Amino acid sequence: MKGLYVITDCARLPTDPLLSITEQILRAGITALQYRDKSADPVKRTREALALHTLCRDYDCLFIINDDVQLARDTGSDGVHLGQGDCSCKAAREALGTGAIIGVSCYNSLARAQAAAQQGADYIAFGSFYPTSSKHNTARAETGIIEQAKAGLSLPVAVIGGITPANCTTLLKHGADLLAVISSVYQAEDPYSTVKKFNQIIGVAK
Ligand code: TZP
Ligand code: MG
Repeated sequence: MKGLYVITDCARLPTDPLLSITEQILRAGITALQYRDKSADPVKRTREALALHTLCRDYDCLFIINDDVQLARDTGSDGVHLGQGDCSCKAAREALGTGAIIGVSCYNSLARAQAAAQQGADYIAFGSFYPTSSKHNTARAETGIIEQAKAGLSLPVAVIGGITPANCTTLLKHGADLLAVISSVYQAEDPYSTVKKFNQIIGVAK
């Protein structure tokens, strides 16, 4: 796994603009899309997840659900992303099967990454590397943790938090495989060309 991993900006976007901007993003070519919606509206969540999953299939993009193993299962999504307070990697694997992609947030903790690897995670994520307006009270991660994880664990490393085309090169040089972004793409004046710019920097042909 390598490339741009875009996370939906559900806190700022209602369904219609969410879907239309996501289509521009998918048209530009990304590796994975994560549905991250912290609302407690199960009907809206299921409707949006199904619509986004259909779009992802059209554009050959992986579709991952944040937090909610049941929603991932109900919508036949490619996998789930788990953080502190979500269910265990082991329980998610039992619910979703061997083919599912399971990602685990490790914040700034190598110990958490080692535990995730032991429990069969498919990728790990560190951050925030830069200030972000998309999540409150984030831990701050240093670039050294990317190298440590790459040296000790054979898993793709995602990085997150305030990542833009202007600051991502440092993270890639330290070994990041996936750049996970919300606002730099969803809040961009031109999401399509911003994705293209990221892909050029990452060096993936999309
Ligand atoms: N976890 C750590 S930072 C963050 C999450 C979900 C938000 C990243 O959003 P942005 O807009 O790319 O900084
Ligand atoms: Mg979570």
